[in-house]
Parts: sequence; structure tokens; C-alpha cells
Amino acid sequence: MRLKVGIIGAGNVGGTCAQRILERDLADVALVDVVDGLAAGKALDLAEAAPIEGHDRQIAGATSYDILAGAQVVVITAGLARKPGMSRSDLLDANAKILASIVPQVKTHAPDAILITVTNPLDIMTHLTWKLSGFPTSRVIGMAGVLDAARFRYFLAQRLKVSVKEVSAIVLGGHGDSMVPLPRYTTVAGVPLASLLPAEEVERLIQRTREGGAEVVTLLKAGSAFYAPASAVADMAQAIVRDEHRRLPCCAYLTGQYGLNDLFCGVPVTLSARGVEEVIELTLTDAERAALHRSAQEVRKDVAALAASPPHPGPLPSGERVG
Ligand code: A3D
Repeated sequence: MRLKVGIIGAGNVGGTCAQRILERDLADVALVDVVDGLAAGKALDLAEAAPIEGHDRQIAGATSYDILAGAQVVVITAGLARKPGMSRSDLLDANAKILASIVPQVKTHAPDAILITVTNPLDIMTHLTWKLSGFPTSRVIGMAGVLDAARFRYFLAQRLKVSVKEVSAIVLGGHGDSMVPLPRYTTVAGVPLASLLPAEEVERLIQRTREGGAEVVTLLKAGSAFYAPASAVADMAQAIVRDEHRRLPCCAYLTGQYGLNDLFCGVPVTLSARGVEEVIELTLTDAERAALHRSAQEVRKDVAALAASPPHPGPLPSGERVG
């Protein structure tokens, strides 16, 4: 049986995810985008790189969802990205509409797939993906924690002048300014971070991590980060298609863990071919738990806003540029 990953949205994140998955030799890729020719063009371009990159993976691109048939994983990256000055929540209405037109088609053509949502605002779009798909919660995950932890790890590695490979970190909570990097669970070659850097410096790097997405948006001026987000997706897809049982921070459904219920939020999970095997419950201090609950409260606000005006599938607001 050939492994296949479907990707909806062939923009910056979707196209780069396709590249990462092919060049890691993980799976065939089926790329879908609403813009005629975009997915087909990127697929052909990526396919023509195969002889040089040295893989024999197949890649197809289309506007039609038929090509998803047989996919074990489907990554949803379709939607508007932030512009300078926008928060992730500003994207809620437009992206909810887009998901409402996508997820039913994904469900029809890849009914057994594990879904990885990337579209922002991440936690609420993952919640919506779950609602629209009707899939079990173990098969719906959002990508954020792997990216946020990678940003924190990179900043720490630069500051401490060590390889990024030595730095291990966990980030909990919603994918927004209230995310909760956990210095107490951050180590450098097994050594706790607190013994390597003063608390004020750690706090400064935590703040830079929280603003990591906005820092890139400000520099790019048009569009948002996509290289690191695509790497994070590739790690999650790899854990699933290779049944790695990796422990990764992901946006997952909570049923009482950390005192939170009926909510998708960033927590460490074990990720395997069956999706989320289990949510790992870390022991938190009162302050860490309070920060996680504050962050979860932000996610709940978006869930409530969406429940008050559920999305109808439809085109983008006129004049919006999506590519
Ligand atoms: P962009 O390069 O604009 O690509 C989006 C693509 O979605 C475009 O090619 C559109 O044509 C396509 N699209 C729009 N509507 C539909 C539809 N109905 N069906 C199929 N395709 C459609 O954006 P991007 O790739 O930079 O970002 C995509 C999304 O990911 C945005 O919502 C970003 O905010 C989000 N994002 C999230 C993270 C996280 O860490 C969670 C990181 C980076 C980007």
C-alpha cells in the first residue's frame, strides 16, 4: 500500500508542506486548491524536482477533491493568512466559511484520514474541522505546538550557542499571544533551563516566542510564516504515517485533562498511525495551570463567537487576496 498525504490549500504553507513531505520521502502527495492551475502547477514543478532530490513519490494537484482518495493524512492549510497588525482571531469569519466548504469534501473523499488543521485562528479552526467532519477526536489535530516549541528552541540555542538538537521544549495552550511555553520542562542536553539562564532572560525569549509569528509577518509585510510551519506539519505527518508514537505538543481535544473540557487546546500528545493515542498530563505549578486556563479562556471566546454565528460555505469576502 502506498502512503498518501492530502494537502488542501496550495499556497505558501501548503506548497511548502508538499515539498517537505516529498523530500523527506514520507508519502505521495495530493494537493488541492480552489484557484485553477495553482495546485496542478506546483505539483508538476515539485514532480520535476524528484530526479534531482532522488525520490519516487507521486504528486498530483487539482481543484477537485477526488485525488484525496486513499490518503491516510489530510492537512488543511486553505484560508487567509495574517497581514501586519492583524491578530489570528481577525481571520475567524472568513476562514470558518472556507473550512465549511472544504471539510465535507475531505470527509467524502478521505473518510478514514487523520486531519491536521493549520488554518488560523488555529484552535478554533481545529474545533470547527472536528465539528464539520464528525470524525472521532483522535483523528482531528491542530498544528501549533511543534512550531511554537521550535521557535523557543531556536531562540534558546542561539542564546546559549548550542545545537538546536540539544534543546527540548514544551509549549502549552492556545496558538496566540497567551500561549504557555514551559521553562520548567525545557532542557539543554538534559540540563534544566533554570540553571543555564537567569529568569529575566528566559522571560524575554518566551515573549519573543509568543510574538514569533507576528515578527515574521512584520518583516514579510505580505503573508505570514511558512517554512517553519511546514516543517512542523511534516514532523506530525511523519509521526502518523510511520507510526512513530512521538510525543509532540499538538492542539488536541480535552476531556478533563488539565481541568479543561470540550475544548481543543495545545497539550503534549502521543501521535501514531491512529492519531492522538493519548493526551499527556504534565504536573503543573499553580501559576502554570492558571496561565494555561487563561489561554484556554481565549480559545473558548472564539468557540462562543463561532457558535453564535455558524459559518456557511461560500466565497471569500469580495476583494480578498488569498494567494
Ligand atoms: P496562502 O499562501 O494565502 O495560501 C492559502 C491558500 O488557500 C491559497 O492558495 C488559496 O487559494 C487557498 N484557498 C482559499 N480558499 C480555498 C478553498 N475554499 N479551497 C481550497 N483552497 C483554498 O496562505 P498561507 O499558506 O501562508 O497560510 C494558510 C493558512 O495557514 C492561514 O490561515 C495562516 O494563518 C495559517 N497558518 C497557520 C500557522 C500556524 O502555526 C497555526 C502558521 C502559518 C500559517
